[in-house]
Parts: sequence; structure tokens; C-alpha cells
Amino acid sequence: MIDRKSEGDQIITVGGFSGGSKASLLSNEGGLDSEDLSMRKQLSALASVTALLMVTTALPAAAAVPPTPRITGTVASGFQSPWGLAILPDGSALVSERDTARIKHVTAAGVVRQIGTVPGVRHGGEGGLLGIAVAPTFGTDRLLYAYHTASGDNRVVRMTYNGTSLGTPQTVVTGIPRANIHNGGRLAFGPDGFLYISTGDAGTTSNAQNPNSLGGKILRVTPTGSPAPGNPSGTRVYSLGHRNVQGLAWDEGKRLWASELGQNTFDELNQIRPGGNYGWPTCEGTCTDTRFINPQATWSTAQASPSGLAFASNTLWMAALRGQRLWAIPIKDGARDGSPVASFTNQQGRLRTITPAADGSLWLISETNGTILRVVLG
Ligand SMILES: [Ca+2]
Repeated sequence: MIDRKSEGDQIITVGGFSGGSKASLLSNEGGLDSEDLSMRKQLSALASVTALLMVTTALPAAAAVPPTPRITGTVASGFQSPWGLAILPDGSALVSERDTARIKHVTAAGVVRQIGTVPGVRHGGEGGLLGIAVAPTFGTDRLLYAYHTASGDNRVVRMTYNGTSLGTPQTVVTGIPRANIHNGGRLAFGPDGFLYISTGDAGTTSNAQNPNSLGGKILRVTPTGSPAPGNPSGTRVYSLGHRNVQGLAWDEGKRLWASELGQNTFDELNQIRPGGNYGWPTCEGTCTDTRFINPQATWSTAQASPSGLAFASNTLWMAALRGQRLWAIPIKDGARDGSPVASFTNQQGRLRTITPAADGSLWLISETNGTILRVVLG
């Protein structure tokens, strides 16, 4: 079957719960007839119950409850297909627009100004200008990194931002598989100073297990794009067996977490270990194959279809596209520490990105509304 479940752009309501933390029945977005659909629902229900029992029994006795997020205002609006959000040292931010290839500057007070267009971007489907990241050395080198779809691949480029405009891009990593779907696209510098890149399988599921493909991976590279020292295989690959990772965040113990879009059944939140194999395409969600690392949490694709991820207050905050909600997942010592809690369900449209801002709040992008919202915890 051709997989048309990508970021949940097609919505078919066939059941499922509207909220809460339990895995539930889910829709698929292919062209199955009702009989197939019914069978699939039953199978999915069985799988969901099994997965729920597995994760529930693994929880500690005194599970944490995450703080309650509140939207206290709109930082800025008027964006078209906003995707990436990077905070500059002065507390202002840069925003990338997927479809237009534009990058905009947003002051802490919310004043928006276009600073340039990234050349060579080829928007189509889920591809285009995706994640951006400010170099940890920005104060001296003024470098901005961007992940984008080009004519023949997905790639990472870097360019200067001198406070007024963008310089000419240099390539950092090329040859990441591209397609209309599953382009990955998140960029983040880790606490180790290296650049982490989330990729997708680009619709070719075998990419995820192929060590020679950059698709279906989390990559870890130096600021110039070479394999980072200490990578598990000496290549750029840091972890493999991913379908489409679009969220990266580190917790207080400098452990990496990633959100991943599932196919028809389970989206995933994973704690990422170097060299870890996360199972795709053999496994979607939790399974019993000991070669693979199971997710810390799963959701139906109707409840999540997750993109951006951020860490604050012992909690991971996961922006959901099709789910149109913000998930809070309490974590402790590298594991989930309670049930995920949903907020803002169906109130702000598709949520693309969430990032800790300089003012202590979280800035949350609504793709649907073209806005950045200010979220305060507690
Ligand atoms: Ca997996």
C-alpha cells in the first residue's frame, strides 16, 4: 500500500479518542475500503491495548504530573508555513518559512522583518525550507544553519546573518534523501557543540536500516558537516531505524530525545542513544524485537503526528500537527515519569515547533494560523 500518512495532512475520522493519554484507535489515511478499515481498526485496538499495558506497567508508583501550560499572548503573526525557530543571543529570533524559503527576524517585542530568502529551495509537499539553528559560536561567527529540500536532495547549509541580511550559503551536508513526504528536517546544536540533524526515510522505508543512507536517521556532525568525533560507526549516523523525526531536545542530564511520525498506528517519543536502532520499518511503536529500542511513549497518529520538541520543567513539550495539541510528557532520569497530558486541543490548529525563549516562556508555532504563541508553565 502506498503510504499517504505523512504529517497528517489528510484527515479521515474513523474513531479514536479526542484527548487523554491513552493510545487509542486510529484512522489510517490510505484508500482502504470500509471492510479493510474495520479489520485494521480491530487490529489496531488490540495492538494499542497491548502497548498501553506494556508502558503502563513500566511506570513508577509515584508518577509525576507535568505543569499546566497557558498561552499568554501572541508574540508575532503573519507567517506563511512557518517551520523553524531559532533564538538569537539577544533574545530575538529567526523563523523559517517552508513554502516561501524566506527567513524572518522577530524581536523579543514581536516586530517582524524579512531578512532574506534561502536560494535553491524546492518546496513540494512536506519539503521546502525546514529547520534552522543558530551556531553556539554565533557571537563571533554569525552563522545560521538551515535544512532544506533542494532539486535532488535534502541538505544542510550555513550562512552568515550580520544583523541585517543573509550571506551566501555554503553546503554543510548534502545527499539526504528527499521526497514529497518524510523529509525530517529538524536542526539543533547539542550540549556537546555538535550539530544534530533529523532526517526521514523519504518514502523509501529501506533507507532507515541502510547504514549508507542518510535517510531515516539522526545525524551528528561537526559545524562543517564531517562525522562528529565519537560517532558510533565513524560516519555521520548517530542513530538509525527512524521513519520521520522532526523533534529534537535534550533533558537536564544532556540526554537526547526525539519525536517521530508513525505510519498508520503509532507516533513515537524516543530517548536516543548513540548507535541505537529504533526499529523502522520492522517495528512501528512498541515491539518485542530485542534488536530495537522501544519508544518511551506512543500515540495514535490522530492524537499526535508530532513535529517540534522542547524540554522545560522536567517535562518534554511536543507540538502535534494533525493532533492539533501540545503534549506534555514528564520525564525523569532518562525515562518517562508519568502519563502524557494534552493541552490546547483543536484550539490553535496544527502545531509545528516549540522552543524555549529568552524570557523563560516557550514559543510555540501554529502552522495553521501563522503565529508564534507565548506559552507559560504553571
Ligand atoms: Ca520506532
